[in-house]
Parts: sequence; C-alpha cells; structure tokens
Amino acid sequence: MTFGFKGNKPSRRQFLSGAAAVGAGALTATGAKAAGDPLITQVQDWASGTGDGVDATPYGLPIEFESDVRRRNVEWLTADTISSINFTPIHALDGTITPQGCAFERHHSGAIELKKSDYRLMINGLVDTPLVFTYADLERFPRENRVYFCECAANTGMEWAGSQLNGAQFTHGMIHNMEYSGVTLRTLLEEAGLNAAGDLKDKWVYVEGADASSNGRSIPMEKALDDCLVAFKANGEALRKEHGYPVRLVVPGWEGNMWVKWLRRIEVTDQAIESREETSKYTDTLADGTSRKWTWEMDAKSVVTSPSPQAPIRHGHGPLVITGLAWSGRGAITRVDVSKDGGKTWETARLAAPGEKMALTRFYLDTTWNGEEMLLQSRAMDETGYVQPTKNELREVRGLNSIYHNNCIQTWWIKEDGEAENVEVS
Ligand SMILES: Nc1nc2c(c(=O)[nH]1)N[C@H]1C(S)=C(S)[C@@H](COP(=O)(O)O)O[C@H]1N2
Ligand SMILES: [Mo]
Repeated sequence: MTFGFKGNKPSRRQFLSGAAAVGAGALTATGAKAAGDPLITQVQDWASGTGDGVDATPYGLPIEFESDVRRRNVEWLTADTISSINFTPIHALDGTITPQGCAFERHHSGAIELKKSDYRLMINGLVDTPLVFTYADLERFPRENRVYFCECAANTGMEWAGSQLNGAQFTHGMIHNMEYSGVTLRTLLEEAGLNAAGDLKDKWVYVEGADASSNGRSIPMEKALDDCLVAFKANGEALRKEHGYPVRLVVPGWEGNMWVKWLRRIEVTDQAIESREETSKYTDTLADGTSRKWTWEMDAKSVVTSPSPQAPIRHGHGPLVITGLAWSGRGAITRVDVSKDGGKTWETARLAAPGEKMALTRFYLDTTWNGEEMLLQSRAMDETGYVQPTKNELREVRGLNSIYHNNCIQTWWIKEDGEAENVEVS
C-alpha cells in the first residue's frame, strides 16, 4: 500500500485509490509495497502469542524504540553536571506539551530531593502576617490550571557569534511547555496581607529555593500579582524532582531563571535585592561595556524542529511536512512564516491551534520537496506586532558580547540528500 499523493494536496479519493495511484505516477514516499510484503502477508511474532499483562509497567516508560528521544547535555559547556543544563529533544516531539521526562533541566547546585512532609513555604517581609505554609496547606487554596513555556534566557546563547551546535535540541532545547496546576501567587500574598506594604507600585517580591544555590530573584510586585503561579503539578502529575518537586514558581513569559524551583521563601520588599542571578548573571553586556538588566520578558522566537540536523529528510521526494515551534513572552503568537531560501521569500505557515499567551504554538507548512537544497528559516510574530529579528538585526542592537536573550531567526541548510546542517544566513 502506497499513499497516492499527487502534488501536495492528498484527497480522500487518492488515499482510497492507494496502490493503484502508483502506476499513475504518484509520488512514492516510502518503500512499502503491497505485493509480497511479509509484514503484511506473514503472521508476525507479535501476533503469534500474547503481549504483556496490565501490570507489567505500573508506571509506563517510553517504548524502547523511542529511547533516542531524551534529554542531552553538551559536555564542554559546563565544568560539571551539578551546575549545568541539558536540552529538550524538540526535534523529535510534536504538538506543544513537553513530557516531564524529557523536559530540559537547569540546576545551579544539583536537583535536590525534598519530601512533601518536609516542605515549608514562608512569606515574610512587608506583609501584615508572616506565614508558613505546608504542602497540605497549599492544596486547600483555590487552584488554577494553565499552560506556559519556560525558556532559559541562555537558550540559543551559543549561537551569537555564528552557527555552532548542530541540532534544534541544542540550539533551542532550553525550553519546555507544561500544563501547571497550582495556586496563584496573588492568593498567597493576599493571605499574608499586603496593607503593610503600602503603595504596591514600587514593591518587589524576592523568591528563593531550598537548594544550596537558592537561586534568589527579585520580581516586581505588579508581575507577582498578575499571573504567577505557585505550582505543584505539571501535565497532571507531581512535578519531577529535577523541575522543583514538590513546589515551583511559574513566572509566565519571563526568563526561566525566575521560575524558582523547590520554592521555600517569598519576601515582600521595597527594593530589588540585586542578587547574583540578576547582576553578574542574567544581564547582557552591550558593545560599549554597559549591561542591560531587568530583561525579564522572553522575546518572540521560533525554530523549525523538523527537518533539522537531528531530523533529516529520510523519505525521498514528494510530500514534506515542515514543522516547528513558536512562542512569545509578551503574549500570543499570531503568525509564523517559513522561508526555504534563507529569508528571500516567505510562506505563511499553518498554526495547529490559535496561539495562546506565553505558551508554545506548533506550526506546519505542508509542502513538496524534490531534492532541492533549502535554507530553511521560520519567523514568528506576536500579538504586540513584534517580528522575530535576523541575527544581524539583533547584533546591531546588542553587539557581540551577549549570551542571553538570543531570539534571532535560525537557518537549517537542507541538502540534496535530505541531511541538514546548522548554518548562518543573516
Ligand atoms: N531553586 C532553583 N531554582 C531554579 C534554578 C536553580 O538552580 N535552583 N535554575 C533556574 C534556571 S536558570 C532555569 S532556566 C529554570 C529551569 O527549570 P527546569 O530545570 O525545570 O527546566 O529553573 C530556574 N529555577
Ligand atoms: Mo536559566
């Protein structure tokens, strides 16, 4: 059986006519043939006996054939794995939700093991009543469910000076997108009472984690009261240890560093703390040597996840699905364009679903490929009218000293044999 694709618009009739269409010169994507294929004509092992019973895997893992779909790190990036990062295999995923088991991790002092029964969350500082919550206390506040991406500000940071890492997992995989269940930060702050803080306009909250690094960050009160979540579930189940079990902070659209894991303390203050993580780190040195700081929002960005260096075209000529992800820390993605010629011409991609605020959006370009080389790019636009910049546009404003907040357009060179390589077209 062969899909009877003609051009790039398979109709239901063509699917039904199947193998018959092959003779009519339809594009054959795979090597499967109806006649004499033992996978069709012979009884296979898996049909000759029974499979596993229901209790073989009380908690399921991916099937062995998918064992390549996993987090990976880049060994030379950091001195050890305790203060390091690994990357989500975005080249192999589809849809928008990142399974926890392969969602990137970033730790400053390793992933700690903290039992729910040992968990305490303190709110102190300029509040009416300092409070300490247990895990069980948190479960008694009204809960919300929301899907957000979390992107490390260093995502794509290695690509500033030129193309470097060969794979979407490594260039763009410091991101995950999950459905969080938790209590709004506003609910907890109001429980402690904010009258003591006076005018909230110039107030801050300082949040820190229970790990040795504490990863403390200052967040303006306006954001804290707007959409931050104190989350204890992701994609329906408990957070994994590496993502902050049992409780992490979710700071929609803002750099991953502020998403404090193993959240232990929230202090209301009248100024920013100017902690390590918001001064010597997570600031951007400009060409004149000064630094940008308080660069909280993640600008609109996108990447083609397939085809890409780790997901080359293996199926020969004919129908090709180009797909990727787009996101913006400033709201919803409204449009994604795809270029096959390094940005000279653009086609508007199909969004799998209308963009959601501060969440990943999946895009598709259903097209035809006949072995021609492509310089594949994608360009995201968000509801503020912002358009994802080219590398040169970004360098003009930011110089060459930056690491963080690189949201430039990415290029994959697709070769005649379908292999792909990270190249720079700026
Ligand atoms: N307590 C604590 N929170 C932390 C960190 C940390 O090391 N300790 N790393 C931060 C950084 S830099 C990022 S990018 C995100 C990563 O979240 P993840 O490990 O769930 O992907 O967590 C942030 N929260
Ligand atoms: Mo980060």
